[in-house]
Amino acid sequence: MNTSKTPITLLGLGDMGAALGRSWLAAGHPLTVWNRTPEKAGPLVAAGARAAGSAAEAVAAATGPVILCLLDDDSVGATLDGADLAGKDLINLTTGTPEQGRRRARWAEERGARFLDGGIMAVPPMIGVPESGGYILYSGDQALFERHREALEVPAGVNYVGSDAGHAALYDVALLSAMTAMFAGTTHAFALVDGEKEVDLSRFATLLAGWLGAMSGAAHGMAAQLESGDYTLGVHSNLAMMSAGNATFLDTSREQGVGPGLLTPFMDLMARRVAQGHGDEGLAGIVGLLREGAGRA
Ligand code: FVH
Repeated sequence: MNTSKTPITLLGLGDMGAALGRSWLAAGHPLTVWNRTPEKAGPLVAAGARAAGSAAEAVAAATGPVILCLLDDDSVGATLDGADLAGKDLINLTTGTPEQGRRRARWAEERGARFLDGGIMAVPPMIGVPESGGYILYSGDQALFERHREALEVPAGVNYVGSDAGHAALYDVALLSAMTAMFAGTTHAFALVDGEKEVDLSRFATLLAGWLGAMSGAAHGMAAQLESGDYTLGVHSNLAMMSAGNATFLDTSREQGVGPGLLTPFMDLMARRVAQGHGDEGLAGIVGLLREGAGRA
């Protein structure tokens, strides 16, 4: 084993933790692992990792970063309960909320540890595959990020988003929220065409993926509008036009016998902004409505 590489301690060997572990082993990093269900360590141990008897023992022996990849913030607390964290470098890749990230950073500091929070923008098969486009967001202690940057770059690209420990989670959840809405739209689109004679679903999927890619640049237009405070900046498809077009979408849903429920909350917000006299704006106008609490359950 190449001992010049940073030794990694990895707590949590679910689908994602195991993928992270395999990537570090493949890159020649000494790896110590622990998992609540010890059997899951088997494949990594067979590939050269050392299994620790407990999380506390793994942390005590750690001379490099201690990486956490667990189900949720509660499992992080349960795993580290009783471990001596003084002087340790904790890097938490468990998905959580921004506030959980900040609280966990304070919690770690109170115990004498350095702390970096992360958000994984990849699924397990993308880990250790640079061309997959997967990356991991980091926020919190920048010196800690720089110290372990080389090791952190092994599983996926890295993207440090600032010293606020909550921001990796904030970016993570914001990006995943956009993905959720994209999946909702994709589901509605397939519901419209599925079962229709002479519709080739594979061909439709190619058209759909290309269209979503072509429209994704709208994010830059929204950012420019929000930064300038001028929600009409560069608008070529304004809310009044889009809102009027929504009637056709709803009529088509009705003709196809498809419930419009995945679309209507967004359409209602568009109509509301137009009714407020802002039909000349782009979608940035809806951001303002949401931040005022519109659509709150
Ligand atoms: N898998 C994915 O596609 C996504 C991609 C984006 C990032 N997420 C987040 O990564 C975290 C881990 O996800 P995972 O895929 O590894 O999840 P599981 O396979 O379900 O493994 C969960 C591990 O957590 C352990 N665990 C659960 N509860 C506890 C607890 N109370 N104390 C200690 N460990 C706990 C579990 O242990 P075991 O069930 O094997 O004993 C697994 O090691 C996650 O935040 C995703 O949101 C993945």
